[in-house]
Amino acid sequence: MKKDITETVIKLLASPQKVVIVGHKNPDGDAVGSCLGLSFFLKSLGHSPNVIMPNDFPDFLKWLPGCEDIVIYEKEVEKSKELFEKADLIFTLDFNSLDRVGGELQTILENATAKFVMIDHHQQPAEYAVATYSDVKMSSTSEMVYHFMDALGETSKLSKEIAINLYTGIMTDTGSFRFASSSPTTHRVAAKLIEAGAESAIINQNVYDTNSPDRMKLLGVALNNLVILPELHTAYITMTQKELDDNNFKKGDTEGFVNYALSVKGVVFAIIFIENKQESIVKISLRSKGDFSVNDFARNHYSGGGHINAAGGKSSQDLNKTINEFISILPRYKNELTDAL
Ligand SMILES: [Mn+2]
Repeated sequence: MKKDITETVIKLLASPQKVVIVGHKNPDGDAVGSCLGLSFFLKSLGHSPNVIMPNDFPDFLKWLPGCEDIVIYEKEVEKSKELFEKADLIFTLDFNSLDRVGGELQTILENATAKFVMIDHHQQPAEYAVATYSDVKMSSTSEMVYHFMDALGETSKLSKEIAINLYTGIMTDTGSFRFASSSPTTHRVAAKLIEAGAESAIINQNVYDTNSPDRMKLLGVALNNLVILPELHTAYITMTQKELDDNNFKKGDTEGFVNYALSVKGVVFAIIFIENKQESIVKISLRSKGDFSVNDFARNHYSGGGHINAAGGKSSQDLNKTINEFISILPRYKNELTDAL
């Protein structure tokens, strides 16, 4: 964290503050872990923090220390508004622009009189905070919360609760330390968190060993539908509404399925097409390795976007037409796909 930002933060926190900590819409492990970790830290310094999430967070995070106190804006609008009105400071974590909270909450944030502090690792941070701690090279916002504590000279405040939350955030945002964003420093921070009481094996179990039998059956269907196009270094999965219905599909059940397609040797581009009859769309998730930009692909063909190696989008054509179109445009990318690695 830069010196001038550290100084600004130290001034902001010089006396006890009422703080609201906000994560992004559809909060993931890093959003929840970093917000809760920071909340425990600010409490240990004598402040009064509250964590607000725009909407509910996944069940696999519902064991994190402090998670029972998270205010879900969608469910508790009045309480949230009151907390924002009373707040001296608003920390926004793990997002780069206020539209990432979505809906009415965005307006509340835009009109808030409290001072903002941003901690985030996404590209192109918007300028709404008096202190913006942004670093796109960081593995996760949770790692940044540790560096934030360090910059304030307060790592002695690292408790088991903080350690578990931050470790979970780092672990989930790095795909268990697999992605290129896991630096030597990330591992050093993780080691400190383990020393402070984050038990890696238990955290892994709590987060990853939570599959329902229905989800495993659905994964079986997905893998059975996997198509590999070796000459195009591409693999895709299709899921019809009927297949989802037959396996008692619940929101989140297909999360991560696309990664199985990407794990096939030689594949650099993986994509999953999921029929959604209710919304009359096909939901699409895209993943890649190396230089092949699924952000561009999703923008060009599926009115979506994301990051270079992970993106999402949708098609308003039916599933068959969507697949046929995909197969017809894919050969145009042959060179890019071949040279990706
Ligand atoms: Mn993150």
